[in-house]
Amino acid sequence: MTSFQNELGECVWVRPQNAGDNEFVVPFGARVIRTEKARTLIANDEGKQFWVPAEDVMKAMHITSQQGVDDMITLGDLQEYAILRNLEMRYAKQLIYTYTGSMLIALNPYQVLPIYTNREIAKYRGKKISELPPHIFAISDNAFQQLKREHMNQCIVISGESGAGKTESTKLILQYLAAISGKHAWIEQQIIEANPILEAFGNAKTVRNDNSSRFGKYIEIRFTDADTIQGANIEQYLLEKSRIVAQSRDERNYHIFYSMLAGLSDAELARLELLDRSSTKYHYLSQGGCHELQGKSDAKDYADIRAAMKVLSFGAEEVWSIFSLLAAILHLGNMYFKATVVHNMDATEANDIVSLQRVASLLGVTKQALANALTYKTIFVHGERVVTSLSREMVIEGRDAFVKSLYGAIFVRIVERINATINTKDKSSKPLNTIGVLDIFGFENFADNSFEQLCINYANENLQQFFVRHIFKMEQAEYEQESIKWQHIDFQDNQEILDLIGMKSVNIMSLIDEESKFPKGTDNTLLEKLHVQHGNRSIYVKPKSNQAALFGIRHYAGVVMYNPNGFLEKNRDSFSMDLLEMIKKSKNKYLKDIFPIQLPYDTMKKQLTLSVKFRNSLDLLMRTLSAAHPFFIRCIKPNEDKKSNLFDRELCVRQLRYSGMMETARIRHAGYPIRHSYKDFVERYRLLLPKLGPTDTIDCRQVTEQICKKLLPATADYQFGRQKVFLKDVDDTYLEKERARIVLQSIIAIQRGFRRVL
Ligand code: AOV
Ligand code: MG
Repeated sequence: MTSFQNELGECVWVRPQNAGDNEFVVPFGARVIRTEKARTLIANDEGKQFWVPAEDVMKAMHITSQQGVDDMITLGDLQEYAILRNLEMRYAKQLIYTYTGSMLIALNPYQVLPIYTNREIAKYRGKKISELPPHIFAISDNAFQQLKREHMNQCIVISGESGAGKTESTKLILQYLAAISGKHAWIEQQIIEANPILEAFGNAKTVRNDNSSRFGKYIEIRFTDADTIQGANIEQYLLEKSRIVAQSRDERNYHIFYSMLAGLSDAELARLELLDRSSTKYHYLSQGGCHELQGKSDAKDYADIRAAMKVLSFGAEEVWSIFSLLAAILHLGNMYFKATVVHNMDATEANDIVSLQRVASLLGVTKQALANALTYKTIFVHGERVVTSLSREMVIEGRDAFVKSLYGAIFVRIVERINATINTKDKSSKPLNTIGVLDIFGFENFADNSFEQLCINYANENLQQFFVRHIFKMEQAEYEQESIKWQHIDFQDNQEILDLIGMKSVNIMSLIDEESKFPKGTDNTLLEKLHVQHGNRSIYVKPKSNQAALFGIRHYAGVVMYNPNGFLEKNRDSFSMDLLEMIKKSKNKYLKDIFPIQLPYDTMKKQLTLSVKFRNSLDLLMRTLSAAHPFFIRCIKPNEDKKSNLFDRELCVRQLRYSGMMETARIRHAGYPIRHSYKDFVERYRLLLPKLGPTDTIDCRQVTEQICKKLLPATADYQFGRQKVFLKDVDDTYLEKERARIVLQSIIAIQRGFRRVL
């Protein structure tokens, strides 16, 4: 047997078979059963035995990967496949939380685990991170302790793809903070109760998640010096508006519509002229063909939402105004329009008198005003007012744009109202420290990516840079603390991508903006300009075929191709000025109130576009985060079927990669990825230097130096810090091999001795 052949029973990494060019199939762990010259019989973790070519057996598995670790930074082999195996092993034991340095990885259990009780809260209170098993409560508590110790703002950045558990994690953190807040007063309940309202108006059933948040949010909780919650503020980002008028297959509109139909009394429904409770009767609620959700009672939700609105002191009139506008939206969706021709021009008749009457009365306008605003368009030609008729298609488009803006304005107002209740600042007091929790959409790459994905991915690029800079700083701090010389770090962040999308001049966002304001601008002219301006950059990807109307960006998490179709319209984020003028004259005070101060026609061009608004709020968020001490939680969805106890390796690898977590590994690898305290090192490798006394009687640092100098090659690169030895991977592997060899020799020696005795 040659020396490189694996010892029987040894745990090894095996290169995957039949992976083809699937980059998400990564090496797996197995145990060697038998070795032959060209092939090896292995048993995988499920005990299944099979032969693999000998060259596919990569290397012995580090002990840490055999046992599993709480903190993956301590993995001897900080590689993607080792991280994956560690998560998989833990998931099988229902250990859903794992650290990677200062980051918490949270796997969605898709089942209720008994780990969020008050007993559990009490257990984690005031403990050090390393004292107890990884938990989201440990992160929450640590943020709180840091806030008190450093008198500094804290932020917890939660990311992950749809359905991974971001919103549930946010709720758990709020639950923890509310529980430990000393006072147990009304404000804590108000903060908790804000959530059912936000979810009703901002969450919907999608194919990925039955309760998918269709907006991002940053919740800041303020603490007094006496450790009690004083108030909170919620910032919301980029509600998905297209859902209000159209849903994809098997998806629903926002929960609130269904709860409202299920929960309002007959009399209330009659007042809103919603004559049918069934959501199937409303066009805006039916396009996904999905109406009821398993395990969800819309009527019960309605009661919860009303109760929550009471807790947050929404007035009865206000609540009624909101439902009236929601009813108006449903009636608008059911409105029938007839195409005609007037003076040889396409025109439209709004002759659905019943719907027209209902909508007009709910919006506080006359039937005629509504019909005109929907079916005509006023433009200015050389300062003169010209009214033109609209085709049926244009009328429907205009109506949908109006409905989207209307719902968007209601949502913004609801968040403002919640803040008015929970963000009560005591004016006399000094500024208080906060813990902020960011629950934001993760990186997205679909078959068809639009303007929303560009915004979302831009936000994620910002967060990625924030994250990478943070872990880089942490690494640097550890080297400094240990007085380690640290030169050859090849550290790159994604500044170039940020510049391309939204930071440097003539970036993609600014080109979109320019084109949105340019009267002749279309999605096609936008694409041409993008290609001309950025076509020869390496991070800008042109489509393979010249015919394809696409542009691509090489994001940190991979290439995403964007379809510019609809970009300009989405960016303008406006609706017809005729409808806006109509609202100005409305008798519905709430409706007038929720639209910002209306500008006269000709200054409308100055209205902020969506990309400007989004960039402004993102800049503010990044400034807030940068001024705080960060914690990171990466949520991972273990399978696409919402099933418990099912770990889809490929899906998880993809998310690990998108999470940017491998940056931690990369930065570690650029320096010294392996660190042991001197005592741990001696305990593990003492048998490489025989005749040593007990560990507590010797100078562990000196012995560590002796072992390294005696065993490692003269060219090896390692350093001795104050408390720890810092090693490169190769040298660690060498030491491990030596150790394994000596262990084996002693086993053989013992067996021989045993035989002799017999
Ligand atoms: P998301 O916020 O990350 O998706 P959610 O937090 O809504 O995902 O989680 C999706 C579902 O997974 C929840 O409705 C729960 O059923 C389940 N779940 C998540 N975390 C836990 C947990 N800790 N314990 C038990 N069940 C859990 V999105 O908002 O779609 O991006 O847009
Ligand atoms: Mg969510």
